[in-house]
Amino acid sequence: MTETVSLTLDDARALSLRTLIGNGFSEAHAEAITATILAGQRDECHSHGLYRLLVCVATRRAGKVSNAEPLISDAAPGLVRADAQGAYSLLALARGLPLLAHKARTQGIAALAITHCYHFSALWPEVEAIAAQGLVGLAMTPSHAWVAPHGGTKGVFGTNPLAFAWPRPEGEPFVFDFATSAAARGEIELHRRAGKPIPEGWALDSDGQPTTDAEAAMSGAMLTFGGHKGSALSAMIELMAGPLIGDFLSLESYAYDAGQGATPYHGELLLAIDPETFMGGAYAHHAGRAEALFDAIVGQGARLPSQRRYEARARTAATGRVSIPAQLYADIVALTV
Ligand code: NDP
Ligand code: PYC
Repeated sequence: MTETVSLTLDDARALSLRTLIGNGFSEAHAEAITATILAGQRDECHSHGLYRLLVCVATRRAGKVSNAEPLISDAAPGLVRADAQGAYSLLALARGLPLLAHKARTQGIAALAITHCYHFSALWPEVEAIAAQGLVGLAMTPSHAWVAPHGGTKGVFGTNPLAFAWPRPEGEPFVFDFATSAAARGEIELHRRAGKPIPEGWALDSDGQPTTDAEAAMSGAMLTFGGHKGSALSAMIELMAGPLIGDFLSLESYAYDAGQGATPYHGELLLAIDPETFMGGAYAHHAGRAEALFDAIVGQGARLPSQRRYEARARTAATGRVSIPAQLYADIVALTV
């Protein structure tokens, strides 16, 4: 069994801030990154929790990431631009969200295009933040060209997550957030760290043969989820959060990295939609019909996406603690000595 270390939420937060600031991140960026990393750990999303500190620090040490303040611009009636200027995406997101929400509320729909950012994070905290304003949220981003198109054997697409949130009259929003690869790259990295094989169907080795070896998968090509369907969705994300907003494809991000193994560098697209505007004064009626859909799902014993996360969140709130592998804790602590 893996040895673990239990941390209070306050200690986990202090560890993250100390690690980031100690490695040259500004306080504003360290706070924004820590908020997302901590949310991931709290919800037991281990591939995008405290583990990400290792990659953030390696990227910073490679001289690749800036501490710039994002430039927010009101680009069009329905478009906010947030130029991260070579920093991580999360401060640009925090600075751009208020104008995105304002535009969505005043005209029904709006987009936020974050550009020139390093991007390591799970997208559910971002669409949850949109839903917390009573808005429907959609977010997508490329990454590095690790994923083969359906029928191919070489990386073209990123692991390209797609996240959606629907605010509900009571309780937590309906949220899903998944990589369009069979699994996130971070899951393969965690299997490698734990010395465990990956499930079949996740990856090919560098000869194009199916593999369950995490190391071989990382030097080969990952596979899309749902075959040609995930492949098409992944291509859409490349286009919408790449050329459409004037930023890199995953292929270009990978080439820009030049083998350094830093966090992918590209853009992100978020959409916010105001249900009150779209539902034309019949919000209660239509929101109730949405609830009937959720009832029909759970009524037959199926679960909603994010239910596992919300349960993990409640568990963490009850104990006030998170738990990580002892080796990961040691690796993080070693970053500040
Ligand atoms: P998972 O496959 O673990 O989960 C995908 C979604 O499906 C979640 O919303 C999950 O909810 C839901 N789900 C899982 N099982 C069920 C079920 N049985 N019934 C209903 N819903 C279910 O996620 P991935 O490995 O694909 O991605 C993990 C994270 O990695 C994401 O947060 C993503 O944003 C992030 N990522 C970030 C990238 C980046 O470039 N920034 C790139 C790729 C991924 P629940 O959580 O409750 O299980
Ligand atoms: O897990 O696939 C991933 C990933 C890529 C960038 C950040 N996370």
